[in-house]
Amino acid sequence: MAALRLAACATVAVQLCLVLSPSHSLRWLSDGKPESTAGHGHDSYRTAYHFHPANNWQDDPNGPMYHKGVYHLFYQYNPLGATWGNGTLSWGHSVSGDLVNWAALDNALDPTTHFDVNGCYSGSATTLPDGTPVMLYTGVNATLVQVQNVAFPKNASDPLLREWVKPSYNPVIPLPGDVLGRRFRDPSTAWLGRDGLWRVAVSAGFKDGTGSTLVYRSKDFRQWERNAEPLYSSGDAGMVECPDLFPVADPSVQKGLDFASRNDAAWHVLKLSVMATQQDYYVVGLYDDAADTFTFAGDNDCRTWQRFDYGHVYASKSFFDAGKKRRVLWSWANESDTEPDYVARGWAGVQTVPRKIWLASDGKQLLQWPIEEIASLRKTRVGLLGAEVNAGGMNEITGVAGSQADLEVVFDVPSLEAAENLGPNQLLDPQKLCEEKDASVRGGIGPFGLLVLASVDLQEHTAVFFRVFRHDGKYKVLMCTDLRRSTTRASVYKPPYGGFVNVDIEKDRSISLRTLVDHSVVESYGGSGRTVITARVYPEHAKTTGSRLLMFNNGTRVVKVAKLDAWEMKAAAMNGPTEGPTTAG
Ligand code: DQQ
Repeated sequence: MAALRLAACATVAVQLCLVLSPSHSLRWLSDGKPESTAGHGHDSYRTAYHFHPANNWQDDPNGPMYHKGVYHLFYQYNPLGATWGNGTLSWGHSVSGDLVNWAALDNALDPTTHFDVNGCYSGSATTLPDGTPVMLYTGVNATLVQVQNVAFPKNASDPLLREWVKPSYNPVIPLPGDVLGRRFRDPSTAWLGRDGLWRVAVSAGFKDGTGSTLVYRSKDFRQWERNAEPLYSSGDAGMVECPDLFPVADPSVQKGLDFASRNDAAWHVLKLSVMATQQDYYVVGLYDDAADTFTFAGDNDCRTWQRFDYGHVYASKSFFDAGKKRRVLWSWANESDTEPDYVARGWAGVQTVPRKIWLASDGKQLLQWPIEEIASLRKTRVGLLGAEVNAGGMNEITGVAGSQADLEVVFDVPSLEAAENLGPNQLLDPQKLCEEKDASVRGGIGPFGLLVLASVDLQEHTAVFFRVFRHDGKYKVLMCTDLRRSTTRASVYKPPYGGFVNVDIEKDRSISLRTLVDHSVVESYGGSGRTVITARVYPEHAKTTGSRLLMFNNGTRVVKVAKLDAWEMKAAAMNGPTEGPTTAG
């Protein structure tokens, strides 16, 4: 393993000039070889533009930041293999000029010292007023107790922040007496109060099953004192991990905010990751910066809050991109096949594409969209204007390789007359509704959408679609990503994922869908980023043949395609040599 890592480092100089070059016009892969036009690498599931290290296991995104013109992503990384690596977790570290093309550096943090010798768990970056970044992270100490540590760059003027120093005075926040030793972790980005004290949010689990988000205050990042009031506390959902608290601007302004611009903040967002469901939930509310409390309308059980993603992602973390004045979200998309499968592949876990997030005009929901830089990977384009998909019909999208694509479609639904009726109970569980009324079940208005990663005979395909229902005199739009036919392989988790899309279809008479296809990822944005579903998929056919892309309509009314743009995507430079696909196929 050490040898592998060294080999990767030897290419770092070449990679860096590519990933950090101002034009970012990558003509060459990071190992210096020209882009191949050959078909498939032997690992047909390796993503071409979704972030992953060259090998081994990754999970949560950690400490994302923008520093001296360079984007940094750290991530939970097991240097010893493709499993989670209890006891051996490090912080992998990659840098980028554009959040798309990445070069790997040496690990930023390894479990070396009594306060983290059993693992460097998740944490976050904070930029001090003088521009120096500081990391707060969880260490699993020599007695397997979780504590919070601090780390500083050895040389903060190095834009690459290659070396990190862990002061010997760690841990800076030892385990409190009332918190369980294995339930105290994941410090957030710290924020500075008007009183000149720093605050940080930390997850804590108690004996009685309560999961809390505690707040600590400090003047120097060294001595921390716990606030009596937690930011959040509930016995309903159990342990909550990876808290993220951030300000959002008034909906009329799409710009992101950091805590320093609190005067522009209309609201704050609290995101929590629920360990039991492995899902992230967020709510928009009011943060009181004197009492360090957070209030919101709605249920205290965070599992009733909104979700960034109705698919298979977890442990998301946002950061303020001071370069482009936006808030960017990363999330981990774990594998959905078995441990022996990903051990055999030698890698596990990808990140969703970085997403810009901002508050929707209703003031309650966040909108999400792939950062604009993703479009730099678009190459061959096919487009359609004013096409139709007949009732019960399918239209093939040709001219774009189907395993590495970015598709944007606007569907027009001129009449809603044929919409199916929806009972009140069916509103409660969109995933169940996607299962009962899958793409093969004839509807009225829909199901219509895309079939991606489809085999020649269509035996394998992932269906991403909408269905319009009538409920209580109004209309509801359901979005589904159905994985049940995504692979003929058994032992793969392949549910139908679903969420309602908060649009007024009666007024708009149209709905948009953007789907990013990347070998084993199908990441879809419905209703201009109102509902997002990310899935991991493992089509068998992709080992030997290309994949088809189609539009389909299994409703009883024609659906108009007001606009379709489909791009084949280039491979991003992705952390050094890989054995996966280098180009679409
Ligand atoms: N992953 C980390 C923990 C965190 C969990 C360990 C969430 O710090 O709570 O890899 O996925």
